[in-house]
Amino acid sequence: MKSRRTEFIGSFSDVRKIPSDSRPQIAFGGRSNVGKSTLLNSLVGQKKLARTSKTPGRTQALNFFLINDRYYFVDLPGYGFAKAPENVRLAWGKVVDKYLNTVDNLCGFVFLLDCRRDPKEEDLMLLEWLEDRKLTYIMVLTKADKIGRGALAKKMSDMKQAFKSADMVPFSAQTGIGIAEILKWVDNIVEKYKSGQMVRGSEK
Ligand SMILES: Nc1nc2c(ncn2[C@@H]2O[C@H](COP(=O)(O)OP(=O)(O)OP(=O)(O)O)[C@@H](O)[C@H]2O)c(=O)[nH]1
Ligand SMILES: [Mg+2]
Repeated sequence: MKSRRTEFIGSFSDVRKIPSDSRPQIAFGGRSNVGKSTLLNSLVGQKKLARTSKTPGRTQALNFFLINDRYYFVDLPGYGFAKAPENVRLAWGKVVDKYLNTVDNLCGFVFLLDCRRDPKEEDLMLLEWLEDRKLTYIMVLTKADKIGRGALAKKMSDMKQAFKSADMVPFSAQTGIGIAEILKWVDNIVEKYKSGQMVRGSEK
């Protein structure tokens, strides 16, 4: 896989300080430990760009990466990390909430779900928000190497049934499954955004 030119721009806990240029932004969101930072690293072909960890709650601010000088990947803090102190959890929620509700050039959302789990309340709330906001998103079922082929196929079919309108793809950092498809999805929406076919992440 050809690696994409990638630059770490910064880690922001104050939404007012994020890059203010008009390049499109693609956010990566989901439960803590689901594999957001790992997916981001796989997509750009670098192992250690975004920090990953066995301990949930590794990513605690909005991490911005500039890709090919063309668009941003935004690694969001994960939700549902029960062990975090209440005040920390509330602060994370606020940052993500503010980001999602105020950024104009957010043009797509990569929603991650562990392929071994069912969506929980917080996942469903985020999905509902994506639908309401009509933001273009792709649902990625992560850690696909952890279950057998048959189980993965069944999970994909169940999830497609439950979320009929969603683009869906399995991903594994170990086997590389899904990377090409997700990159194609990214390139497609960036292209659409740049050519003016999108307004605030929805197709015109
Ligand atoms: N087997 C396997 N492990 C994975 C895969 N993706 C991520 N992991 C592991 O899952 C753990 C969490 O991955 P991260 O990428 O740090 O998860 P995150 O969603 O960024 O977590 P937070 O930043 O805490 O929200 C790490 O130990 C990864 O190595 C995968 O495709 N397969
Ligand atoms: Mg992370």
